[in-house]
Amino acid sequence: MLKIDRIQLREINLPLAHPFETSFGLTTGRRILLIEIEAEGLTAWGECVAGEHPYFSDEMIDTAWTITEMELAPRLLGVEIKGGGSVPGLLKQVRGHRMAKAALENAVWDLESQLQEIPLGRLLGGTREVIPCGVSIGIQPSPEHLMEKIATELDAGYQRIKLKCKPGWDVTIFDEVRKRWPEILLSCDANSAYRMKDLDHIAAWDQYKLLMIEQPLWYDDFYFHSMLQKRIETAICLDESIRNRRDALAAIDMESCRIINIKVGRVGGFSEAIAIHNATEERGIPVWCGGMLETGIGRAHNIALSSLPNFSLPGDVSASSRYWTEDIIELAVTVSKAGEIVVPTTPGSGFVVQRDRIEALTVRRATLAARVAVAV
Ligand code: OSB
Ligand code: MG
Repeated sequence: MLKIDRIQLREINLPLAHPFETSFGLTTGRRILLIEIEAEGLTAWGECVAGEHPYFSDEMIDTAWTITEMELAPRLLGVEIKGGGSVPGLLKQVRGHRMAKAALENAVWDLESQLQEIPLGRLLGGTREVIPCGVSIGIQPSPEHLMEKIATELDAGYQRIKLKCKPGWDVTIFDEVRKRWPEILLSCDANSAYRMKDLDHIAAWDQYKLLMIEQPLWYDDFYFHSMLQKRIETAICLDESIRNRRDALAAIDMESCRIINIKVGRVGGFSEAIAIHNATEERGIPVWCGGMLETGIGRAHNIALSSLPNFSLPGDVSASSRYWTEDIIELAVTVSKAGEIVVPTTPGSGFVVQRDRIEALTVRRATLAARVAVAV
């Protein structure tokens, strides 16, 4: 049992070390909502993965801020909470806003793991000592830039290369990459850039032996993805469409995909991520952990989640230095030459949050405290 005394919201602004371009837009820096909770004399952090604009999903940092301050945080303050697993029940009256909910819930799991003095990954049900890592490479100014980036990441040891793609940045790129690297694990992510008129075009990608094609069609679709999956050999992986366990079950049942990307923010927190993990494991559908350009706080939580057994494919969880010149945790996340991250074995997330650095980066703040009974 734990009781949260205080919840702090902070917005930090952090420039990306390298701009990141997807079919939905270009990101050069991030505005990030961080949550800090205080309970039982301990503090824990959560990171909200909502972007500056609602281009990936319908959430954005400002909606997450408002819903957290007005609706979510007050529901967690001053009440007895068993642990992270009971947070969804406390927040369920509020519909949607999964990324905002996840930041709070994950902070509670983090605090619970500190309280129990066990590693966060173990508390979530993780069994892996190391996790396999891939990279997501954004759309580049030219094919030459892309080839150079891929060479660098393969050299660093990453086990899988994911290429962001869109009409005009697909076949010619796959062709060139496959000619140079015929054997590597290669996948692509369209972030919903294609439509049914592109079916034949996408079917022709089978020759490139991609490990998967991530979210080619609409961000909220299952049906048309199932039609596409019937027409192609390459596995479809759903990201945006999967909001919860029911979605995962529907997608598997309809054969809309053969692989699922689990992002803990997108599904509303560790509880739902674990539920999807368990349901997919039971049905023989492999999963991997997606990324949302997180700071070390969210990254540490992704590492803990990735230690669960059915996270069998390399995730988009990579080194801090690919995103930030200086991370807000110590030590920064590093990846070995074998393309692996070691799962921490110390209590909590296993990383130390740099509060001083966060203070310096903070542009906005709100503090909510539990009402204390005053004796008179
Ligand atoms: O679709 O997986 C995605 C980044 C921002 C929004 C959506 C996506 C991504 C990535 C990058 O692919 C993953 C990462 O390196 O954090
Ligand atoms: Mg994706």
